[in-house]
Amino acid sequence: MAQYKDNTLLEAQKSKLKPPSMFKVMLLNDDYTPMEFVVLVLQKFFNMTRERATQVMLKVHRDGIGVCGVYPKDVAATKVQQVAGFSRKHQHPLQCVMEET
Ligand code: TYC
Repeated sequence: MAQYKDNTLLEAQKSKLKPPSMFKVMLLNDDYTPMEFVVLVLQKFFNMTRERATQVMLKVHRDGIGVCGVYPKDVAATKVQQVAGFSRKHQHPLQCVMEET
């Protein structure tokens, strides 16, 4: 609390803004989507290099699930929708989900 010469008192206000909750966007493995298509998705929607995309694709292939990125809620939801739309268009069953961190 600051006290000024004129006796004014100013109390510092606690910020009521909390940082936005963040969401992991994850790909799920399946038996049908071609590896090359998954690499393409990771490059196109998650801005990965081909090398990084290949690593993440292989992790999902091996472990069943893998994180593509962490984003604010609206951005994460858009990524999930983009992957769903692109996969449907190419008739692949690739699944993309989001989960709060
Ligand atoms: N398991 C798939 C295959 O062997 C490849 C794959 C990887 C599919 C990652 C989905 O999220 C995925 N063709």
